[in-house]
Parts: sequence; C-alpha cells; structure tokens
Amino acid sequence: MRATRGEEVSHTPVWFMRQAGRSLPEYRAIREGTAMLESCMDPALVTEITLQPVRRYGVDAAIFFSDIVLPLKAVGVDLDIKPGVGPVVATPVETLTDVELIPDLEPGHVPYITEAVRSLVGELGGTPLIGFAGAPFTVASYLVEGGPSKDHARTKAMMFGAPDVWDALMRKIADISAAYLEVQVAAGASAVQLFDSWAGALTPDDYREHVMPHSAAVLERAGRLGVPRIHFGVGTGNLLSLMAEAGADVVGIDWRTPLASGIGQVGDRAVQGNLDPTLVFAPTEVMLQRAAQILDAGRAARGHVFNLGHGVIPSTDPDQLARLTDFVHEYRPAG
Ligand code: 1CP
Repeated sequence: MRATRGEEVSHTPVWFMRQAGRSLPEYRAIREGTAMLESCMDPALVTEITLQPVRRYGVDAAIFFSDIVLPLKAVGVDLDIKPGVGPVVATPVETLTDVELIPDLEPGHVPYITEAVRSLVGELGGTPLIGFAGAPFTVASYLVEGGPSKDHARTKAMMFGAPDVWDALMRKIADISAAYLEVQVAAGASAVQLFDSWAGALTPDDYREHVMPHSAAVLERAGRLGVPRIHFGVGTGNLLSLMAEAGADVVGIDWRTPLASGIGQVGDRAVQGNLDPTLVFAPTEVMLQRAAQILDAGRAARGHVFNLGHGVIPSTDPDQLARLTDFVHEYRPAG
C-alpha cells in the first residue's frame, strides 16, 4: 500500500497475477469436482483459494479469487468458464437491444462476493486484499466474440462500424465493473486492479477515442473510494501514457516493455511489474539476476510493486516463485 502511494518502503513489495491457480497443487486439489464459476460463488472456497498463495509464498498482497466475467454471470448473462478454454458466452452481443437486455449490477446480485471479501479481510490480518474487475474493452471482447479471441476482430468491427452499439456496450460494462469494484471495496478490499488484458490490440488513437473514456469512468468511480487503482494491460507499450492518464495510481507494465521505459511514460505514478513469466522456467540464478535488474530499474519510479509481466503460467514450479518472493524481500540495491 505504501509503494502504491509512492511512500518509503523497507523492501519492494511483491505479488503475482494468477498467484492463486493451477500452478498450486493445493488449488488443483480443492477445485477438483467444482466448476470455476461455482467456485467463485462459494465464499468459503474463495477465501481458501485466495489465502493459499499468501500462506505459501508470504507475498505482500492477496488477489481476490474471482474472474472478470463473474459480474456478467451474476446479472444473468448466459455464460460459462470452460476448462482449458476460458469464458464462453451463449449468445454473443450484436445489437443495441442485446446491450439493453443486460441488467445493471446491484450489490444484491453478488452477496457471496461481499461475504467472501469480508471473510478474507478478517483472515488476512495486515496483508492487503486487491479486488479487481475487467476493463470495458477486455470484457466486451468476450461478450462480442462469444469466447476467447486472438485478433478481437468482431469486437473491433463493432467499435469501427456500429459506434452507437459500441458506446452503449462500453457504458454498460463500465457501470457493471465500477459497481463490482464498489462492492469489493465496501466489503474491505484495500486496492483495486482494472484488467484491460487485451487493450494492446488497439492503436493509441483508437484506444483514446473508443476505449479510454470508458476505462476512465471506471477508474474515476474507483478513485472516489479512496483506494489505490492499478491499471494493467498486455502488449500496451504504446498505450502506457494513456492508461496512466485514464486515472491510474499504479500502471501495470507487461514484460515486453523495459521497466525504465515504462516508468518514463507514466508520469509521476507508481508502476507494477514486470518479470517475463517464462523466466521462472530458467535456472534460478538467471531468474534472480533479471529480477534484480527490474528491482534496480523500479527505483526510478514514484513507487514500485514487483510482479510478473502477466499471469503465472500454470506449469510454473511454485518453489521458483517462493525463491523469487524471498529474493525480492531480501534484495537491497547496491550503493
Ligand atoms: O477452471 C479453471 O481453473 C479456470 C482457470 C481460471 C482461473 C484460475 C480462469 C478462467 N480464471 C481464473 C481466475 C482469475 N481470472 C483471477 C484470480 C486469480 C489470480 O489472479 O490469482 C483473475 C484476476 C482473473 C482475471 C481474468 N480472467 C483476466 C484478466 C487477467 C489476465 O490474465 O489477463 C482475463 C482475461 C480472464 C478471462 C479468463 N478466465 C479464465 C481464462 C482461462 C481466461 C482467459 C481466456 C483467454 O485467453 O481469452
């Protein structure tokens, strides 16, 4: 929390995107026989899964175990998270009527989220809980494509060709994501992360015109809650200044952009990142050498939260992440 605000810290804090998940044997065991969305709606299970990596690694933050499509499911969108695939939407959104049929999110849609966050905050003690939501563009991609997509072609076709439908859809998702963050913070989450994982598919001009105002609306509402806002995307080396300007306190930087260059783009803000997630498969000394370079580079930022440049890869050896966490905690820059 101090690092997100640019205050002095005794060591650079560290957590990992997807720290709770398939890389952990205890996660695979507890999830056996329970579908993903069903797990997200079970407060006891959410609490346990969120705590697993905190216990194992001693990371400086917990990330709430949920998914960016959970709030859509909660308001009644017919979707499922298919193992090995990801979110699949039964009837993709095409028209204005399709958008208007999606209800707004009320806290009453997600009582199990409130309960899970409250229970977690009690169990976590001093470790902050990061709540999260999907940013409008990334969530729209699942709703318009009907599932995971590499090129987001249908989504961008709507953005370029049906501006009225696009605008309505982005407003709808922005409202849902902001309301979802409000529920998590009201229940005790200490910070929030807005995941715009697929924003890197956009040119800066298209991002600025068609996407940024809607992400800014979510971040503005989150800002009123008084918690630090982390804004993250993948392949966003050309968008970092805009993602910062959209209203972030901390900008998440993926591994393709050197941290020093990312810091130069985000202005007087903290940064998060950005070790290549495949480096945990390298020899330990190689991984740690690269982590040291990132820790050194991070000193130029207003604040630095160490993380991977994207989520933990499911086949990651948890012992490598344990070594990495300890290294970050013990690291003191030379000089
Ligand atoms: O059955 C399973 O185990 C499903 C795998 C899984 C898990 C563990 C999915 C399906 N989602 C999650 C949890 C999850 N999703 C978390 C909490 C855990 C943590 O971080 O420790 C978070 C923060 C997310 C967010 C999420 N979901 C994002 C943004 C983050 C990112 O990775 O860029 C995205 C894009 C999704 C969609 C999604 N959900 C699941 C999958 C496999 C995907 C990606 C599909 C695709 O490639 O498009």
